[in-house]
Amino acid sequence: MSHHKRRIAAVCAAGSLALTAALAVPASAAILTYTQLATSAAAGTNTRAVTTADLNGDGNQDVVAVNLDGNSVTVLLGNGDGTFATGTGYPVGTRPYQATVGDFNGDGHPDIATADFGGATVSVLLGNGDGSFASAGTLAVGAAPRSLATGDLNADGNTDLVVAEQETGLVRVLLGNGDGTFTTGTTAAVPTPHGVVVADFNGDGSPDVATASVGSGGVSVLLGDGTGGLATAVGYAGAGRLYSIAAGDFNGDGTLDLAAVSNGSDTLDVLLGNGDGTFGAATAYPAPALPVAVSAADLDGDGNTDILVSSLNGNSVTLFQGAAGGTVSQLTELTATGAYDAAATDLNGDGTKDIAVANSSANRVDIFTASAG
Ligand SMILES: [Ca+2]
Ligand SMILES: [Ca+2]
Ligand SMILES: [Ca+2]
Ligand SMILES: [Ca+2]
Repeated sequence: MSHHKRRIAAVCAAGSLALTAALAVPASAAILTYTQLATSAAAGTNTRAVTTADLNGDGNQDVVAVNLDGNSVTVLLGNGDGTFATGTGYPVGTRPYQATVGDFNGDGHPDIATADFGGATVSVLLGNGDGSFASAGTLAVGAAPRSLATGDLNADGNTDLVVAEQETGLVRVLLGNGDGTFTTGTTAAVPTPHGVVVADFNGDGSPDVATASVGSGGVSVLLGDGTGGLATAVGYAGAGRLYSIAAGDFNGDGTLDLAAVSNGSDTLDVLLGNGDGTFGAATAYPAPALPVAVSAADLDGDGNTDILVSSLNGNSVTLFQGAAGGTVSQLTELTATGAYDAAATDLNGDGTKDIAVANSSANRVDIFTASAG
């Protein structure tokens, strides 16, 4: 079947379940319509998070689903049309909350690490390159690791991990040894971190860290020194109960900004970056009830990073877009039952980013394909 016909078939298969929403975007940007595929990908118990990458090197994006109560991740290999082969589950530590993908042993194949909230561990799964994984065991970290992110913090060419530990109030750098093992490096105090993102906020070429506080600590920014060290955290006031944080250039000025979601105030908080590692005060935008995750991607290809907010009680993924000047506006809201996390990537190879949603209430990943016009 031609690629074009596959795409049409996928849309038609959605039938009466199809949920579409046209995006009101500037004339310069592509108009995107999202259609939920009738077929979802089964994952494990209480699917809380999704991350995407091409895990088997076939050019199709794949999904790692994190199953909080399954104590596992489910690897879903993409067929290239928005559907997935039957998932394979891999045990990880107790109550994994989030996963990240990176090449931890330098063999060119993507690997997986999870933050195991209940077990105070980070689990590492090494990719075989064919989409299968072998456990490389777990590393003990501090209590209640909620999230983690990758970066080469000490510039040795080995991918490192930064872990947000809610109960210890630390971010912990795990320095990669290049063989899939890690050595604990710097730890730095931040208030009750729940979400973490690693990116270069001051443009010096060294990865920096930002965290979101599930208490009342707002957003903390820690600049990396390029040797694995982190400067003392600089705090920015924000809403309480921030669960998740993402970085992107929302206003198109070439510097990275931050977005965090609060399920205490049902808001999306946006902090515009000044490019030197400092940020402006948070601006709060309303979000549907109980937003629990935020991610960033340029959905419409206009050069401004867009924002995806997953709202558990809103049963939705809300898409926001930024603009020059820094104002963020809602594009559309996708009905997405049990939404706990969303990731945008091109799942069907048509050049537009589709959206994979962790459906925590149905133990599966729901797929929304985007099409122009
Ligand atoms: Ca693939
Ligand atoms: Ca690898
Ligand atoms: Ca490193
Ligand atoms: Ca930096």
